Amino acid sequence: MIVSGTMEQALTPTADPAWLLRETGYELLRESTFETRFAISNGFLGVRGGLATHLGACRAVPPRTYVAGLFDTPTPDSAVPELVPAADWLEVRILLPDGPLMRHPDRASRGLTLDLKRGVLLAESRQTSNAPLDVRVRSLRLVSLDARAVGMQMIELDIETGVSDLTLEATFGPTDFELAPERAELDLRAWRTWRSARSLAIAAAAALQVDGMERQPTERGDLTWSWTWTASPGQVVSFQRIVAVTRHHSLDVHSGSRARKELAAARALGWRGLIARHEAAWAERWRSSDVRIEGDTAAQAALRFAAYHLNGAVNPADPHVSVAARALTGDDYRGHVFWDTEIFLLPFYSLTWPEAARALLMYRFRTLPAARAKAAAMGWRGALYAWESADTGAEVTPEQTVGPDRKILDILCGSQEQHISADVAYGVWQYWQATEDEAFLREAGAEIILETARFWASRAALEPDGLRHIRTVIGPDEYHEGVDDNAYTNGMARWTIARGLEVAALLQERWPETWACLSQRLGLDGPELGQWQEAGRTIATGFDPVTGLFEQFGGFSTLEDVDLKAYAGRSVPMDVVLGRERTQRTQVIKQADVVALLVLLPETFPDGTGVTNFDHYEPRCGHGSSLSRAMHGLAAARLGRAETALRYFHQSAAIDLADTHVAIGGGIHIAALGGLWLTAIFGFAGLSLRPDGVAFDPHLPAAWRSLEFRVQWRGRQLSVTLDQATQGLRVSLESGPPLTVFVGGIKHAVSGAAPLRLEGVGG
Ligand code: IFM
Repeated sequence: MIVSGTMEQALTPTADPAWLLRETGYELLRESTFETRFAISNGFLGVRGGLATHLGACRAVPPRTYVAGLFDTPTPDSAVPELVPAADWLEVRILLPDGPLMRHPDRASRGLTLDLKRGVLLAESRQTSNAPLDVRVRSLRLVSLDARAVGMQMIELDIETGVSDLTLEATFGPTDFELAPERAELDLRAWRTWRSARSLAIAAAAALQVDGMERQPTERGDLTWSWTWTASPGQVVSFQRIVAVTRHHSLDVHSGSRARKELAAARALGWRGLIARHEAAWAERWRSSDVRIEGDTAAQAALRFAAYHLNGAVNPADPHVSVAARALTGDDYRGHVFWDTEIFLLPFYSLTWPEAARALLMYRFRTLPAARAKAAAMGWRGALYAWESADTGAEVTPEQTVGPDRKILDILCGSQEQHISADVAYGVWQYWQATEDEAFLREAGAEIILETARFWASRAALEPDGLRHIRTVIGPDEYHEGVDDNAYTNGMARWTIARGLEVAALLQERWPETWACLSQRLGLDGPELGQWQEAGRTIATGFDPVTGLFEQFGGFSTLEDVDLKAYAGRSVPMDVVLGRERTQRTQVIKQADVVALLVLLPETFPDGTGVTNFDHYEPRCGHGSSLSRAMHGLAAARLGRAETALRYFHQSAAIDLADTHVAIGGGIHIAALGGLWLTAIFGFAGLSLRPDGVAFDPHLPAAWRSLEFRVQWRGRQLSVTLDQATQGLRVSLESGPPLTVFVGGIKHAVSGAAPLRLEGVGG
């Protein structure tokens, strides 16, 4: 950590290459990929990672700084809000008297280094030797994990040869047309969104030193600075800019004052102090969430990259926002929140950063009124969450899109992909299992579970066959629309109703006054709970005791069975290969569906039928979603098929790290990254949360010599190590009261003084 360090130290990456992601050279066509992969984020600000234009690179897409929660609709008649990018606060031009310095960049010298440990992006570039000045340009940027409103940029120019006047202009890029200017002053600018009435303010300060001597700007404007001096060999020029960004949920005439306050606090720390605090915050995150693997360098790199983006995606202090499908790293999906958060990300936060998990669930609590309104508008009771959610929680899934054949397609997910309402309840329950956060359960979590249970009890209609059916839905497999009794949806609905009844009983028993208030406010009485009991028992499951299979939905098994092996090597998804209509008539699945149910609710698969279902559905899956391979990897690992799981693990990692999936210019695939962590911890280590302790069922892949990680459980910090050579498991309690750890069904008492050490359990 740099406390009183030099600029040189700040610009020098962490020595251990296992913490670094590096890219050298420059290809315009791949620039947007790098911009995504090298993004920095702190859960409030997200900045894409391309080289600034002045450093000698053209941009494939405009620069992007995202501010969490800054949504607006692009046109007055649009119902689909999107994240509005803020002004580019990193814009710098370095000019010779006759034009840009980096007119002739030496492409090979261009390097980007994402220092995962420090949470900073470092860049460097040089001129070619035929330029008037030979200059080495290095830069650093960060968005503070300690003070989330704050961003910082540093640039150092080392003049190697040549003498010339040089100008450095630090400006702000233009804002998107969706932001209307409100104020422009020397140190501050403020804007508002046109329709959603949000305020944005940016306060900034900048400084430049030549050989350590501060220079006053030659010109100064609103948030712009310009310095001109004569550059000569051996000169070292340092530039620093600090910004503070604030967002307000309503138009606020004072919106600049908080930005100014945040800026003043950051300037008081100085850039050294700012970096020191930022790095200390990252060190704390890594202490809780680093996963170490010996024997598989690629897996190690993938897990660090995943944890870096997961830690940077969330803001534990802001319950108004959640993590979008591309986090704060790209335009795809417009900043909207999906089931990705509760199913693929939340376990990471619940077990390594409970405060962050709580904030994400409080976002769902804050959007409960919108979920109630959606259910009511569709004729049901309780809460139906939006399939795509933005700031208010209203349904914001676009109704149409352009298909691969350029035809306009209707998108039915907003009305039919209803499993989201069980996924949110699942997230609440898992957080409760992991933390026993009573205040959260009583104030927010119980109400979410009760209202989603109520939704499912009203949604599943009793029919003449004596069963309740959930008709006309889309399951996780979005290739099939308007289906009846999707196994995932129905299974999760039954589970949600059961949890609703459990929560009701828990409140009645432990906090009767909370139950009295809540049940009265919700109008929930004994007869309704009785109806839930009946509904939970009678919702169709699609399970066939003869084959041991859950039918993915009513009639799925009668569809054309396509041999996907015949399409191995294809470079486009199966619905593009076969066409949308034909795909709908086949058993080709877009992503884990029954397999996802197996992962989330393994207890609903009796007597080894988990394997039966995995073996049946895996060959039918075309992995047309970036979420799919992670879920299959997790399922395979939990079934003890470590090598299959490892194959999926590496394929999932490749989505954002190896350009093998779709282009990633639209942002990182945060759910796939969450899935990597899940596969390691819930899969290979076989962690399960039980009401009475934690359980492990380890299955390490052969190449992994060891796996080491930390998790928090109900106020305890545990350190866990798996060892391949001895098939060993070690669980140490680093803080908190003793607990029970289950391995192979056997109970072990673990305390601070008595860690658990077992051998021969990892097969
Ligand atoms: O939530 C997913 C969905 O399951 C498949 N399409 C992309 C969404 C966002 O990641």
